[in-house]
Amino acid sequence: MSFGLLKGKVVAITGCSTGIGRSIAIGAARNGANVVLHHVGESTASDIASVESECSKAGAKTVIVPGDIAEPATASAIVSAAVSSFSRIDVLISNAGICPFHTFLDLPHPLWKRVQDVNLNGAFYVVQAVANQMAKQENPKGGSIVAISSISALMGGGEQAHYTPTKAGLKSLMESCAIALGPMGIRCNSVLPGTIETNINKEDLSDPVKRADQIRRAPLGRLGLPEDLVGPALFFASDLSSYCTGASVLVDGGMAISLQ
Ligand code: RM4
Repeated sequence: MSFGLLKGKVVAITGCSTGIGRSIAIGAARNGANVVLHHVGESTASDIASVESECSKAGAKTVIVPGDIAEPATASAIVSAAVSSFSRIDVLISNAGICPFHTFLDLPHPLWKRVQDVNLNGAFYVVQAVANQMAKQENPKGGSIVAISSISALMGGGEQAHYTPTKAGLKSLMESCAIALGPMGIRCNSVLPGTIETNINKEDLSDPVKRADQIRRAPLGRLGLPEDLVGPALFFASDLSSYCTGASVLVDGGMAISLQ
């Protein structure tokens, strides 16, 4: 999918060593962007090197930023890397997130806190840091922020009580930021993936009963792939969505509208 949608743009993607973030980073590079590739650190170093290689092959200039997204300093490092490497940042894909499935009654409090810290607090830190940079930019003014929320913003999960509130919070954060940042020409939108096969749910989907049930619930009759998120994310990232802000799009194979 290479239409030059992001020619000359600087795109930062958080949590992009694998899965949805990896696919969007490579998709952005293939559409003309230079990319700031965030990943958590040593454990994902080989994965991010692969992403950088694919982005470079597509002609993108790249810069890699390691760090725990739950630390505000990582957000500052992402902005600093974008400005020092490319003098600006046009698009943020706030993607970093975890979903360690766990039963509710014995959900450890530290695990609850970690999921909030990564998925929601981390997104707040990087959205705020990037928005402050975008607010200073001219020619063109502003930018586009895309949060990778989830179908879980709209419905619960029995072993995801720590996760679904963060995804609902992400969608709501984008709606409030759309109002706060609109006057500065910064658009804020959300993508809501359904069940997409990635590392985040590999163990969960290794259960054949759970896997079959997820497939059954999707009218398109299959689980999503990370590549399925590239088009919707680049739509919101690019001028194709120039009058869209505070919006969200489901990428779920029809799951959310089906009672089957
Ligand atoms: C999504 C949805 C999927 C799950 C992922 C981790 O919001 O609940 O079923 O696999 O989260």
